[in-house]
Amino acid sequence: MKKLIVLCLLLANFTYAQQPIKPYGAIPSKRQLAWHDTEVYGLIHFTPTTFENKEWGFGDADPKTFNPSNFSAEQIIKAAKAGGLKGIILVAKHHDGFALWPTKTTSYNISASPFRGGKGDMVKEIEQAARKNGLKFGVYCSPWDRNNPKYGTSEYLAIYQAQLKELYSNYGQLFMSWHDGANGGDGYYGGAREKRSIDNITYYDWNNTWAITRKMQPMASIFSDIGWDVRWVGNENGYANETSWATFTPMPSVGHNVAVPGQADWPLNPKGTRDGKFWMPAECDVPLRQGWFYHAQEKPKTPATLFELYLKSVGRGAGLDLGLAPDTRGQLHEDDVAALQTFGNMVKHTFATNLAKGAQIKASNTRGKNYGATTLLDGNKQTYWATADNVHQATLEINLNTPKTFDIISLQEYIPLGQRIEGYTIEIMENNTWKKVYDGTSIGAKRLIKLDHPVTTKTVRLNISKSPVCITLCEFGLYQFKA
Ligand code: FUL
Repeated sequence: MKKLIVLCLLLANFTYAQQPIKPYGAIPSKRQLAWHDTEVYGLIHFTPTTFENKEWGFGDADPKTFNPSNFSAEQIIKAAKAGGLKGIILVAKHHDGFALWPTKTTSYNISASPFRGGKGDMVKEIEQAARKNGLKFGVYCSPWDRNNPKYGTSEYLAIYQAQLKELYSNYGQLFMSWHDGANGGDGYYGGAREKRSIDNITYYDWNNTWAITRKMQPMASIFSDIGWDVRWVGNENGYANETSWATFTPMPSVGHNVAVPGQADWPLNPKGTRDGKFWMPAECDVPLRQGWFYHAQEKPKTPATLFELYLKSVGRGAGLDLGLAPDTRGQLHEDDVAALQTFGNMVKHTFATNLAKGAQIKASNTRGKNYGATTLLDGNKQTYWATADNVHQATLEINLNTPKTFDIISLQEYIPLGQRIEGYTIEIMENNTWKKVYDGTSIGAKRLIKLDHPVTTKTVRLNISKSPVCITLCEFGLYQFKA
């Protein structure tokens, strides 16, 4: 009888342990999970504005100025690929209104330029080069249009939506549809050369405009400063907050009633909202050079700076969107190519070997046999270690067998079940005592912790001290920076 009771208890425990884990809070959609995998991607700015050496074209440049001497989509994409970029967004139309594809919506487009004898389609060329080289493709079509005579009138929205429809129809599956909150102002507007202001709450009718995106490109993550799928990080410096939540509740800025693109409370963007209403991870957009467009006097960021930005964006659960600015040849400058290549190699070589591989991990609690700690080292984000429902604090002791030297620690939560962990510390064993090397809050899709200097140890301990629900963690890694 006693034996039977024990058996029953064991069975009950086993069944309990295998219960599926309840998601916590807002969780990512399929399209957002695909976006998280992209991690680093590029944003290409190349229009008549490049040839005017400006940042914001007024909309009055002669289309004939758009005449790259040696355009090569392949050169640009190959450089991006060497930089480790996994996607490319092309600015198909910037604020100057010049469309890089032969659109039916405006004559101010590439067919009025000398490029490919007026028969060119730069969106197509970039798209094809990207796909050929294994990069995802997306578009940015600026809502503000300083060329269009109809801008500011009720007729413009249909034009803008038609432009999106063309871009959504002719260039395959897009991974992002990028939108900014630029709201009108002065411009050429078909020769009127005046200031036009719009009511940005209603003018672009974002609910219905983005319904077109959803319908025609269901896998395209919509970016804007208030999110939808991906939110702006609130600065153009390339980094997210040290504590960074993928969930977000967009808030209107002071003096506004609703949060719409351009009217959001941006100071909240870098950090996100703990327990926010939506899964809206941050994108850190930052130009490789100083400006978004090419200016001969500027220089690209150094590979070391790019690596630091990588740690502070991707390594804080966000995305890194690097601005690429082709020069008047229609290629990336040699300096940019070199910076991307070296940066790409740094990331590749640094993360090539997980020094924790083969370690024994002792977990203070494990939910059951499918959720064991060995999953943390299998290089597979789909398998994860988890604790029992009522266990919200746990310790992992990682025995590396032999002393290892590292200066980067990598943690990944299993985000399909939400962002759960709120507090943790990392310790290493040094001279037989535990020494704390990091005190952390958020983890999310990925957390890369760079130590001030390399440490050598045989044992590492991760103490997860705060989580509102049971813990899930899918990967653990130790790395040494390689220049
Ligand atoms: C901003 C624009 O105003 C800049 O010109 C640039 O395109 C940047 C990526 O987005 O909203």
